[in-house]
Amino acid sequence: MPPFYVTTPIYYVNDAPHVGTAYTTVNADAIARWHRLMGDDVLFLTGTDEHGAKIAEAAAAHSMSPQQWTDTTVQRFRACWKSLDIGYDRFIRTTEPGHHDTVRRFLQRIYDRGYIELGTYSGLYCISCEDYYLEEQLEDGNCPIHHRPVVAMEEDNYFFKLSAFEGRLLKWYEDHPDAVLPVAKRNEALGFIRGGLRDISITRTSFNWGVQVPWDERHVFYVWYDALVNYLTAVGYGSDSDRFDHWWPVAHHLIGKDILKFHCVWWPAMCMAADIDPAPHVFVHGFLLVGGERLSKTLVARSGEDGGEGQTTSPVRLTEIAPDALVDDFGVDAVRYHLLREVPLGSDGEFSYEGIVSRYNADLANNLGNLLSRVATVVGSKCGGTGPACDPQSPLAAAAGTAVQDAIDAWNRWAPHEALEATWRLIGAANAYLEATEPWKLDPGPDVDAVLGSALEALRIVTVLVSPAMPSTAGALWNRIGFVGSPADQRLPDAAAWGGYPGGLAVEKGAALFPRRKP
Ligand code: ME8
Repeated sequence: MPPFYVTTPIYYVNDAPHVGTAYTTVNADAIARWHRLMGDDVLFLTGTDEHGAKIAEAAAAHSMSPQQWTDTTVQRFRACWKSLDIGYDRFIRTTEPGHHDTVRRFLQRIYDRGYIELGTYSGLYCISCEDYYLEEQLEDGNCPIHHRPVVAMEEDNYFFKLSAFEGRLLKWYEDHPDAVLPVAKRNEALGFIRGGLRDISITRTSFNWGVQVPWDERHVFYVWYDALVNYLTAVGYGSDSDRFDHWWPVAHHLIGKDILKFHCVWWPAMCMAADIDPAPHVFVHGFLLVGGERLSKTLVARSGEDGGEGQTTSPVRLTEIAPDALVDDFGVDAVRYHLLREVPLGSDGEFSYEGIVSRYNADLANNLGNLLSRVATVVGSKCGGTGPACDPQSPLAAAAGTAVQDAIDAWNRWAPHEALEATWRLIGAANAYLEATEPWKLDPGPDVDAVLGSALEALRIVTVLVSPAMPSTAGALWNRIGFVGSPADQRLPDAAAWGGYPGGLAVEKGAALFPRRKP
């Protein structure tokens, strides 16, 4: 079984999860499930980023200690991911003692190799970004992302000699053309590097909510330096070399475009400084936008603090789109489907309530739901509720073959929207086939059996193909067309070869999977 290691960013626990963080997490989950279906040995990591000034500030605002605050907020992430059916293998918290040990071990190694030095830093700092800005990067004196004032800071800091890695990073990217995808994002990373790299400050003395620096206990590591190391902690860096050698060479980081610099410039340089290979794959996705403004929780929090109105283009809608609330409204798989299908992974796209409703009605109620309900109804009326066997010569076989190939190809390219589009072409072909043959008008007999057996076979294949995107719907479909167990136990590509529906199984219509919604 080839190993496959996929990670999400670890999310800040300054506030609750939102649709943006759900977007990354659902995409990573679907990709992990896809690889399991292909028979790979998968490790799917997500978690929470719990240190730094931003978290300490949020805790103080709620009159809690940072530890109390993170212990409380992490539960909201776990609950939200549960409601979205996220099947992670490991949930990491950066406050875990084992993670502290890994951070210290990793950075001590970089220090021992001479890539960390003491210096003084003065600059303009945005606490929400946990990052310094240059004067010319500010907008009206404010952080260009969070539109809040930056603070002048001067600290004795340890610096990581990022500047020493310009040449090595360029060489790494030249030797690894697929290290950052899509290509436009790779070019952005190369642009950063070619623009010149300055050494970066990696420790703080102004607060203590972080991992203590092993060689100087007055300092804690800057939160990004502790956070990135989570990807190593989870695979046993420095503590379990077999585990590390198994997973690290197949690491795939899925991130949003806001954190490209950290993952595609700083992180590979840090790995090189510690004498390990950088993660071989980073996939950078775009942003979901609401009314053109970033759907970030900092903005939501700000609109709440400031009374909301006028702070963002549509503050009320932002607060309405907590992922679990959407799940309560539409059902988990409708939300997952929307997040995977609406916006190509890698591009920016609009997120709207109206968009979910219209895709729900078109794709889920009218196409997928309708196919199951038609087939099950006619199997009930013409075949006594027992599904006939698949017709090996069916005209649907060719459409299925193409859909399967296209879906496999698209999932392998991390293009869930295309994979689902291909899967829906098969659903469309099966519905069109039923409309052309009208089995409900025929007398029971071999012709009806051939049509229904083919439609059931198309549904079987569709069920396997949608299972990474919609695990619980796929489970229900699987049982309704007569199988026991779960489609997740199937293995591709064999499970999608035409001819697998055996016939003789009890087909159950049941309640509508996706009742139509008012537009
Ligand atoms: O940056 N559209 O955490 P974070 C799509 N702790 N994705 C979005 C989004 C949007 N509008 N808004 C946020 C951090 N995201 C650090 C990461 S990793 C070592 C440390 C997603 O809670 C996207 O994946 O601010 C983005 O990269 C991430 O949330 C930022 O999450």
